[in-house]
Amino acid sequence: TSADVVILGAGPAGLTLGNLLHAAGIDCVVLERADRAHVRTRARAGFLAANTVRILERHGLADGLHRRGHPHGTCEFRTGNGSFRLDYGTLGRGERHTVYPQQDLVTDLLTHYLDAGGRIRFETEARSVREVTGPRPTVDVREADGRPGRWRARYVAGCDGRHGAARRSLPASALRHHRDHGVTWLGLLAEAPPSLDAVGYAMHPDGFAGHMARTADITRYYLQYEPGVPGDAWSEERIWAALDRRMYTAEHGPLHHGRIVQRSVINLESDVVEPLRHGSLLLAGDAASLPAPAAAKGANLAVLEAELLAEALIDEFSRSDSRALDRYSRRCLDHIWRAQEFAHWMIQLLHAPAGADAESFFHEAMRRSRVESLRTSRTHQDWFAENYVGI
Ligand code: RFL
Repeated sequence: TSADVVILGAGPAGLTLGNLLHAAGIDCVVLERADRAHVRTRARAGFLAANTVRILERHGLADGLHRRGHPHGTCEFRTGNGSFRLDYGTLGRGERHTVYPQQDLVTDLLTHYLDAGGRIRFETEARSVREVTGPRPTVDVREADGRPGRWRARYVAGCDGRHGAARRSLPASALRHHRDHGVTWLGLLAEAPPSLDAVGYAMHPDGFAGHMARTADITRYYLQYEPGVPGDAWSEERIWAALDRRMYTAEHGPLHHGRIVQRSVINLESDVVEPLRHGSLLLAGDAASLPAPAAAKGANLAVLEAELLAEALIDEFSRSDSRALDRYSRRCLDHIWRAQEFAHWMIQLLHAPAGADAESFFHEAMRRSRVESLRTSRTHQDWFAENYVGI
């Protein structure tokens, strides 16, 4: 059990990397903790940036999203003082999102990888990565049958998310920048068609509510939620009542209600591991950085980093040229901090400060002013569009 590159995790990062390395003839294997059905059905992201689509096109991985994804270029902000829409697809760089559920993208990547003869082990959990500073790192795993096993590699790509083995195996010298934004969301998937032809961001005195299309009959909603309250505490009636009120349906018309088929509590947190390379252990995707999901950047960063990492590893294996590997962390961190800054800006835009003191009052007044600037300033709108779709 060995491979030149052992990839931990079969999410967007790991499977993009696996496809690119395998296509270049590099010996790699993907180790995935979950079973195949779980990997193919885990619903999360849905908004792919134009650059993500270009990367997937470049490597022949975009057929599914071209067939079943939908272009999207409008968002709508609703407040107590009325609403406004931004056609961000015609602002900034004029780029649009492609709405394509993450589980469909992951399924496409997996199918392509397997059809090409790529190696993957499901239900194989990485426990730790050892000897990362040396030239022959190893990965201790628990195999599908529960027995311990070991993989030898020349490089280990940690694409196993924020709670994976790669992060647990970082040397003490790794820096972890972390921020808890102090905001909690209840993330919902409703069996209902979208109610707006735009991404909806509603800022209500009760808290934020968000609306994002997924498919013709599934819509994602977010509700700002009391921290510490379990996700199943609210009945469906209470959820729809809160969504109706916060989305100002009395003014803007009703939402299509439907069964809530998934709910999860999301604490808005951001973090970055620095650097992304520790000897022969390289991080990509959520394992490298978690941008709070307020700006829909995570899956897009994962694909971008996977491409940069694949290019660097291909240089290393095919030409013994390690310059791109040396630059990998720096290049990714530039994109990561840009995404982090924008996610932070979005969080500040969408949520009222928690307190009722003078300081909170001041911040709330600034927030209103920011919304007003976004409503009226073309320059601000261009900046928003560029950052919203860009990566
Ligand atoms: P993933 O997708 O979490 O995949 C990691 C894989 O690693 C496996 N794993 C292990 N395997 C072996 N050994 C271990 N010890 C392992 N530990 C874990 C897991 O089973 C899994 O299969 O990470 P990756 O590839 O880095 O991709 C990151 C994205 O999934 C994530 O950033 C996005 O989903 C974030 N995100 C969004 N990003 C966008 O770009 N656009 C969006 O619209 C968007 N919406 C969202 C989101 C995240 C959300 N959640 C999860 C809070 C909406 C939500 C609700």
